[in-house]
Amino acid sequence: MANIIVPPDWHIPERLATPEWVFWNRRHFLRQLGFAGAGALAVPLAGCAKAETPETTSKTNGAANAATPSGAYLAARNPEFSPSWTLTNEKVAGRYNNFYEFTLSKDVYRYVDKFVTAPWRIQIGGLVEKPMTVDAMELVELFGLEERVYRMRCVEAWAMIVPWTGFQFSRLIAKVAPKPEAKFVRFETFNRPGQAPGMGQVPDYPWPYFEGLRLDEALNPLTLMVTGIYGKPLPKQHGAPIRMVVPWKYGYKSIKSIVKIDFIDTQPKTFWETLQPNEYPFESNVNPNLPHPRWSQATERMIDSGDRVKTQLYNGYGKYVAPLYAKG
Ligand SMILES: Nc1nc2c(c(=O)[nH]1)N[C@H]1C(S)=C(S)[C@@H](COP(=O)(O)O)O[C@H]1N2
Ligand SMILES: [Mo]
Repeated sequence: MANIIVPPDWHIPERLATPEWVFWNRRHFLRQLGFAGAGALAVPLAGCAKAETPETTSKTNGAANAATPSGAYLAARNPEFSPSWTLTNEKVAGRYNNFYEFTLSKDVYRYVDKFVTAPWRIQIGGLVEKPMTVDAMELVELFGLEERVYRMRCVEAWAMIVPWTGFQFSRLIAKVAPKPEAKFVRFETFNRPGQAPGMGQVPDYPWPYFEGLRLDEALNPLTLMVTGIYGKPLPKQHGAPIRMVVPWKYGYKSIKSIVKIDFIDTQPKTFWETLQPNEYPFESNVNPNLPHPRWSQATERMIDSGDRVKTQLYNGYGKYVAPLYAKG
């Protein structure tokens, strides 16, 4: 008798015991009641999901919270942004990240366990007619999702090609209705040293991470608010549950895990600009002819194959964005 160990209820692999749609609908239902992410409920469920699907990258690499409705990720690929490029290997992309809140090294996925990504309130305000505070998943319900294959270029001269799932940021801008005085958008990341060990390792950095765009850059059809990658909710190391992707600019402009968006009338400072203004200026468009003060930007290394390829002006997106920077 003493040898028979009865596992607690929650230990039964729920996804095996329950048809997929019942499982996800229940999540959806609980989420609507406001339970998602509540400690007692979320911890065992997250533990189960992890144990059952060891092969799924989004689970092993720091799973997105189980409260996200999976149905939302059956997003159609937008043919306009689906070039026939070879995608970067998903696992490599999920294990080579920049997210200084967690660590200064690339193995961010090892440090994200304590990070709670649901519920996730986002405050949108400043110079707008209709400010709002919403959960990241409400935005998904409001705007729906599409998939786009984009190139991503880090200022450190590495690059990847990944399918993001999200919605065009201009749609959110339209919803909150900026006042005529609004000329810039400022974004801010969460401030939770207890969940993000990197914040304590470099306490002198001007946390929380903040970024900005001109309003016309934010309105550009390429500018994407992203909640998924490779057809799944964003793993934590990629900026769960919601981030920006601005593909013609260096990667640090694509701020992760956003909690606040403000429409303002003057150009905001940014995190990296505050630390090194001559190395990381506000604009930061990808440009092979403008070297970083400490290294060339002429070529870049694909993170999975190691191939070295030529860097392209505006990361190859000149067709969409060159007019934004035409002088005179
Ligand atoms: N909040 C926050 N956002 C961030 C960063 C960060 O450290 N903190 N790093 C940036 C940098 S330098 C890059 S290159 C991209 C990397 O995105 P990825 O890890 O999903 O490839 O995220 C950007 N967004
Ligand atoms: Mo970067």
